[in-house]
Amino acid sequence: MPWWQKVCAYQIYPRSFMDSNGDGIGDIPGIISRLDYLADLGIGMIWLSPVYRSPMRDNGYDIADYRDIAPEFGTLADMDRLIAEAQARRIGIVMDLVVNHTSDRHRWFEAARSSRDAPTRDYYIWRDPAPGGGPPSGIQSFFGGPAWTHCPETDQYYFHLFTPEQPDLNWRNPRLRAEIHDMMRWWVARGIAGFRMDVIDLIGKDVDRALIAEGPHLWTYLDEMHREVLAGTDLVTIGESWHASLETGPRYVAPKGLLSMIFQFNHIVAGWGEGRNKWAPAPFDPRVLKQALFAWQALFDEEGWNAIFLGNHDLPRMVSAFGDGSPAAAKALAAVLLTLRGTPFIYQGDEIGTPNAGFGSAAQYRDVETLNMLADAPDAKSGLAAAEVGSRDNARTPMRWSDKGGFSQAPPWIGFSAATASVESQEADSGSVLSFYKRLLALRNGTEALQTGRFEALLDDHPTVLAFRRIGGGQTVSIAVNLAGTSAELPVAVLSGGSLLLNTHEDINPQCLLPYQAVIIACHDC
Ligand code: ISL
Ligand code: CA
Repeated sequence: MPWWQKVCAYQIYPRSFMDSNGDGIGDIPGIISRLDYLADLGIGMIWLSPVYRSPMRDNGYDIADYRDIAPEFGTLADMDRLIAEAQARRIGIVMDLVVNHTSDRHRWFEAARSSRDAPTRDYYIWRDPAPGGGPPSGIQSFFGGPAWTHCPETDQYYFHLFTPEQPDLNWRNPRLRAEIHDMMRWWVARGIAGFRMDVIDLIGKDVDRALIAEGPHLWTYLDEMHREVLAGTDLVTIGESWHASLETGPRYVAPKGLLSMIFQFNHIVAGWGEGRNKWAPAPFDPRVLKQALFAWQALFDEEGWNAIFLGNHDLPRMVSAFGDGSPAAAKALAAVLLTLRGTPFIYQGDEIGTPNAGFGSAAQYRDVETLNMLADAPDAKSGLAAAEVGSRDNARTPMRWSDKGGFSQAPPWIGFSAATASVESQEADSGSVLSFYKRLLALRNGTEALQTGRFEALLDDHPTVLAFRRIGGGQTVSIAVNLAGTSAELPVAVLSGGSLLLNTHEDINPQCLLPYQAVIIACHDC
């Protein structure tokens, strides 16, 4: 089994994790100062959201130099120290590979925009204005507005799926691809453990035919990247694909595909309901979440591997989206996250049950996507309501390390989420969300069935309970989790015939789970 199938991963959003120098912005020395906390939690891999040099139009997902660190986050020497210090604790650092686009301040783009003859002109996607003027086509960007921006210097439009400050790279250019491979090898040589590949499903696009996601060239580019950089290494690769489906999923993931696993969003989007509108999602229905999760469990049961997550820096907090924001709901969701088959990704702050930001005022939002939405909203009240449920800033609030905050000496760049007990106080409380995470991680890290065992669904039809077995290493483990604030009846068979491994509550009634109760048993006779 590869190392990345056994470990639990943790995502760090550097801007909001830990500030070491009192400027209100989290940084790499801050992360280093908290590595012992992460080691103690029991994680074996960190996915680090981007720390490269960047104008921070999209908080680092707009990279100006792939081989340098943003000054507000530290230096390359800090980064090397982070890699080494993490390694010393048996934690691998996974870098965010953002190569669908660069910043418009990348030197490739600065040269490209200035002249049609620039050597890097073709690293980007340029088209003439439509006959009669205006953008070459009607393709829209994900953050609102046209995906084409006009450059007066050369009277052509360039293509960007995100903000105009994030021009898309032209992957059809072999020299560009070679530059990317070279950059990847440069990071590998620094000792990183792998890459999380930002919107990797978009790199094979054909803009002239309006084929964007999972475009015609995607699989050849992944194939080439594998040959050039990844083959023969034990690097972990996690592709982000909002468009992967049950049909296309296996094409990404080994053994049929070339990545270790993907972040796919079927379980997230299913919860948004009919309108697929993240700003106005349907009320949470545990059955919808279960069906999507279990379908992917079944897909990669024999071959292939899942990345398991319920939240990240682009999504509302898991305890708010899939629960009622309470510590009880946070524990129940943790039990799901850490027992499914796949590598679990804990998003920073979820281990202390951080809920949505709950800012209550539009002025506190910072994210470019939210600001665009607010500007277009029919009125201020509905705009704010949308932000409160759907904004990416919900997940970008600072870590609450101590009761006084503990994130920074200065006012943080973005406000805290309301109502979370701090790391410090939760460490002192054996009944806290954090203490439950530690027990759960210890259990998973010491139980082969939970790491690499087969998945078998139980109770497909139950309206609020997720129940399943994991089978491996000569052991069967049963898990039952009630994702509702009301009790749930249970067929006796699910939780009998075994010995208790973990329980969120004091008691067990094999015929009934309490609100948000999660129970894990080792089967002898089940
Ligand atoms: O967050 C989204 C839905 O609200 C998506 O549109 C999001 O932008 C998409 O998931 C891609 O995300 C990744 O690439 C973006 C960056 O802004 C995100 O933070 C990143 O995770 C562009 O690099
Ligand atoms: Ca700082």
